[in-house]
Amino acid sequence: MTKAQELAKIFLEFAYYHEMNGVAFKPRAYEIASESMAGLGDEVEAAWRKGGVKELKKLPSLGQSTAEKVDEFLRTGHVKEYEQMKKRFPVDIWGLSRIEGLGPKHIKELYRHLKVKNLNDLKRALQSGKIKKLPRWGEKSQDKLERQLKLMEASAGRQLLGYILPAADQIVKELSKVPGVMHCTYAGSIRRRQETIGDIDLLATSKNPERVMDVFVNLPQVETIHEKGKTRSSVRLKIGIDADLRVVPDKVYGATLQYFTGDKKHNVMLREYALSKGFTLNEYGLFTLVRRKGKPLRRYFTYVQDDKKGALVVCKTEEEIYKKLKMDTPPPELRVGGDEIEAAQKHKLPNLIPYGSIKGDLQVQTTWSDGALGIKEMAEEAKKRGLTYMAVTDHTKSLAFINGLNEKRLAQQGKEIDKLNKALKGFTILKGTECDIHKDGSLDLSDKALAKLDWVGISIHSNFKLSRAEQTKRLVKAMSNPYVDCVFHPTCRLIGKREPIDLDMDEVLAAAKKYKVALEINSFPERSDLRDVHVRMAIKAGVKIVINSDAHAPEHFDFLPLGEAIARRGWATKADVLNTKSAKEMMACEAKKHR
Ligand code: DGT
Ligand code: CA
Ligand code: CA
Ligand code: ZN
Repeated sequence: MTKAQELAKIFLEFAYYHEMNGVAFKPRAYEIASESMAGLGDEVEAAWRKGGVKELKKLPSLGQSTAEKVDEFLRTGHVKEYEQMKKRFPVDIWGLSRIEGLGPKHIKELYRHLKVKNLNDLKRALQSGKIKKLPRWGEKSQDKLERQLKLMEASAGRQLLGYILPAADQIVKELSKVPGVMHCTYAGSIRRRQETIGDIDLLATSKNPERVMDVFVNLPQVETIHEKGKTRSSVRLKIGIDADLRVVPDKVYGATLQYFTGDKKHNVMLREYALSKGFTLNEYGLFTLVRRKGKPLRRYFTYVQDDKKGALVVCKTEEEIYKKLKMDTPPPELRVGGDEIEAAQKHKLPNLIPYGSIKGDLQVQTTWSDGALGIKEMAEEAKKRGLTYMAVTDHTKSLAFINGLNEKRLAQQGKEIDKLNKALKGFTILKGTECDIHKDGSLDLSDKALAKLDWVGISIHSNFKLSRAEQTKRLVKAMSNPYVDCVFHPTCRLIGKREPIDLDMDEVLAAAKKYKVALEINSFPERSDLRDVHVRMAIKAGVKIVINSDAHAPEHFDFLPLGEAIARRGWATKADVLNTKSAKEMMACEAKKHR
């Protein structure tokens, strides 16, 4: 764990502990501090070095007492109050809290009744059937916990792209500085921007590979070295994932990059296609095939690469390899071994939405509900990152535990936004909502209140387990409300934590088209919702997409490129995405009907 991750853990455990003990306000403050530590990463220590507690307090979401704890931890490696808390309550709250639906109160009861301290204890308790016998728990809770554990184990070892990408960027940056390095990048699933990552594949070119390897295995991010060689090394990083580095001569960069970008299926299909054209493709390049004398010609199996005669055609860049095969180069996000190869042959690949295309964020929470900063501060942070507008979309009254807004508070918030808009230059704040969808498909706010808003997002936050028919009916009914602009995080899945709700996607898409409702790509790493395959279906159905960060703190705005990556994996062009337009154009767009 990095220091920032350890701090995130400490603060989350504090949040849970205070919640268990019914302390008011503190839990949320600690939770926000925890998320902020995880999001800020190395910036926490950098701020602390610059000016201790005083600088720390300037970070979003840290107050006096949390800043002091960060200071104590960075000075001494400990937080006294945390250690005292752990003595009183020796439970791995962090580990247990990763199970969706296992809240502070549950963790407390499991410890009190069954002495469950960690995930292993929990598994044992489930196996022994003791959990269903607890008062108020029952068969249903037991089943649910079992399902959640399975889900977690299925994703074990893989990590979310959003948390790995910054680490990979940092390593690439440092290796690029090593004298003699000509190219350095990551390949594999990161380059393809897959939603979860098994390991980091790094690639560098240099005449002096040993020098690069020395720097690599000695990086401060490295925890242990699995293997160190002249051209390939493998390490475990402190963030809990392996990283491989290959160093090759610069002239074969393209071939090696193509090979290690994958995915495997894409490579297999490409290789077969190459063979059918009289070439063979491997990590060293594209070679012509030579027929061995005397062997019968039986499809490509009869072709062998003859070292003497099989001549290297190209290997320097990916583009020239694909070009020699008479096809366009599929962007890495499309390389999944599906129809991208055929599209590349027919020169029919889409012109994918470029990174950095999002002009405004249409899902932002503030201190009015469960966000870390006020509207003004969030707007300033959004503007700092180059956005020109944002919609304030706080939660609504059904979510009382996070202070969701009722009609009256929404109207008050509108007045504050009017005032802020008058003062702001070059930035627009839209009045919006993340209106909760009730079990029966009705909405949490009155039509009268919705009619006054610029941007109405709706989402499901409860009753995740309805049957496909019921869930679809519920969502479609909500979408049919004339004031609705967008469905937020449509499938509600949380990677490794919560299964998606059961929806008939075709029916949802038909409704989205009919009622002119956009579907969100929620860029939050554990959501990544809609997924790539659904984005592609939506675009085919003529449904508009919106890419939002779902920011609850300013650093969450930095998740937007992850949403753009999902859009790209879903073959989206700029025109498919509503918030690539300016606020004015977006508001006038045909996907919106009631203004
Ligand atoms: P991951 O690490 O599970 O998130 O997914 P990848 O795609 O990064 O897979 P990884 O790390 O096992 O391998 C990186 C790339 O190397 C992979 O995308 C394609 C290439 N590769 C690895 N093994 C093979 C293979 O057996 N055949 C072919 N054609 N390519 C391979
Ligand atoms: Ca990999
Ligand atoms: Ca690998
Ligand atoms: Zn939500």
